[in-house]
Amino acid sequence: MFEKSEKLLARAQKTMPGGVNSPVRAFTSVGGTPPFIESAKGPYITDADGNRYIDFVLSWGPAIVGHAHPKVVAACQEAVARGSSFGAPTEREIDLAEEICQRAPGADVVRLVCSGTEACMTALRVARGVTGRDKIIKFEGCYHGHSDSFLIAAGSGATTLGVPNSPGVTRGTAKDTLLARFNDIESVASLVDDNAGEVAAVILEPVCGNTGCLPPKDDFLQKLRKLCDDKGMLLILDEVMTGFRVAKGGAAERFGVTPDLYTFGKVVGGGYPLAAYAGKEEIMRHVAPDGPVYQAGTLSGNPVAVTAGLETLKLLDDRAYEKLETLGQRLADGMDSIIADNSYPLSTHRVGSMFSLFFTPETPWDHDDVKKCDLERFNKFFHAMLRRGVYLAPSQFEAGFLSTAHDDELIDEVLHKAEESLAEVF
Ligand code: KE4
Repeated sequence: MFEKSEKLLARAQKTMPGGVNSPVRAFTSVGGTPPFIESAKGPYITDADGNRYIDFVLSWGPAIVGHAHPKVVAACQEAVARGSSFGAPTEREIDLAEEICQRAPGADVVRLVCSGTEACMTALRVARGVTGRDKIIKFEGCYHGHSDSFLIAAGSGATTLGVPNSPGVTRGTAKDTLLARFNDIESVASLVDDNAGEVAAVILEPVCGNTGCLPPKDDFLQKLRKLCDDKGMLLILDEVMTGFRVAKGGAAERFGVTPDLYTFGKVVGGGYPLAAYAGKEEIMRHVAPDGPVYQAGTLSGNPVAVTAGLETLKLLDDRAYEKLETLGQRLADGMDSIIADNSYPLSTHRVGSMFSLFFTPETPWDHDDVKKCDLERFNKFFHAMLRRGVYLAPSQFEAGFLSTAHDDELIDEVLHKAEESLAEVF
């Protein structure tokens, strides 16, 4: 089934760490050989051995209108024929910036960059520049890209200060990152009290997607908003994954909370290297050349990537979001029925077209809860589904995604395959 991919992996490992350009692609946590993908269309991806899969990774979110959507392809072909990069302003960047501001509540000004990492790294710099404070609060299990301030593990309980969780991150950097527990406002309040007047910002994924899909509980986001207002901290919503996916205006619209700063990625670039940070006028005017907070990029606002992003957002109209919502509901209801009918020790979360099946019977609400999952069974399920032509995220600590190219028939087919696969696992 994977002969060519096995050969390609052996060759790739000679010249690239793990044979991949992003660690999760190596299937380290689930084991086995990662299929080397040759093409994709709509809800499907096809690997080097000709195996076709129903795709629920969608390039980790960007392919929300399906792979190689004809309108996106045509627009990008036309754009690339006019030159791929100018290093100069273009009208299309204005169009995309205006579209983002029109959609995201409270976004007045946008800066386009090339990756979610770059967007999140810079949003922190802006928050520190605006407030003059050094410390930030993030949440265990939330991922904001690989810049140093975010590669931090929970320090010993007593210190509450972060410690590096990657070699190469200095203790000097780590000390300014504090870690709280998602959905636990008290864990945030106590950090703020212990570091009075020193915290520049609180950053979080409004719906976690990097410890499985975990929604905010009750009015957690609203309480965070109030705490930030009370303590002079900026609230940064990292909507790289949720932005323009869970609603037209992202999680901010869906949950009714307006941040001071946003980060966007994935969907906003339609599968091309494009991301953004955005926020209120009075904050974003601190960014160079309007203000002193520096950030720059050779390929920022790249005209081809901007074209892909614009075409993708154009396709994401109200009907598209209604379809994503009903497909997500169908999948979640179907999975919940399978779990109930068989009394499986499993639970699920879904927000719009993001979802996760957790291999723990207690519904998780934070990273520690997800760490209780039975990873051995998850891995068996993952491979049973892969053999049946269903491509899930290769980790319990990731989320799955739907696109407008998926339909009821595909969802029902996947539910049937999930029932078969779970029968193998339990
Ligand atoms: P990138 O630098 O990978 O474009 O974005 C970083 C990032 C920031 N914020 C959130 C909420 C994210 O989910 C991400 C990246 N997500 C991962 C998937 N969990 C990308 C996949 C990968 O690392 O290969």
